Amino acid sequence: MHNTLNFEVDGLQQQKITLGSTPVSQCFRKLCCKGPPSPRPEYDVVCIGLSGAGKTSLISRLCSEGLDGIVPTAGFSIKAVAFPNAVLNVKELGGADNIKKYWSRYYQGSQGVVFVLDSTVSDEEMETCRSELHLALQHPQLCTLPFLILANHQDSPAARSVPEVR
Ligand SMILES: Nc1nc2c(ncn2[C@@H]2O[C@H](COP(=O)(O)OP(=O)(O)OP(=O)(O)O)[C@@H](O)[C@H]2O)c(=O)[nH]1
Ligand SMILES: [Mg+2]
Repeated sequence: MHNTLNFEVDGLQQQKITLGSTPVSQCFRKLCCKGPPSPRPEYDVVCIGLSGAGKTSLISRLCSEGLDGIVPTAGFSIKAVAFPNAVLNVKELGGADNIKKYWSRYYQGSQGVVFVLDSTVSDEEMETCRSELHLALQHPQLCTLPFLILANHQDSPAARSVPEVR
């Protein structure tokens, strides 16, 4: 219930309404005086795939960043990708030969895996991709985790379809 107080200022009738602790006032307080938003859960995700598959491009796109000036990842890079209900701390491991042999050293603590592949590569490169994928799928630190395989470069006319990639 609200309280009403009638009074006069300079001959004009005024009315003051005090909302007290009505549902309306609680609602108003929630809208105007709300504290910091509750923190979103964070998950650590590892992103792997051969060089040129498009890992950095994918992560940059998810972060709404431009795609200009992307260079091959030397070592690894970590970016926080924010979604409305969670934040993914995505660790990209570079796909060059001299880096991918160390991938497994960086798997510890991962809670999910994204494997990006270029759907346009030659059959020979696809074989390399397949064996790297199988190694990752069977790795003790990854084999129980949610695992996304992304068939990238789908805008290219030469891209294999998802059934062909399978
Ligand atoms: N057409 C096309 N080009 C792409 C796509 N994704 C990435 N590229 C291009 O492919 C090239 C390599 O992309 P990157 O994102 O650097 O690939 P990466 O997997 O991070 O490579 P490394 O860091 O070397 O492991 C860049 O020139 C990108 O612009 C795609 O979906 N379509
Ligand atoms: Mg990269």
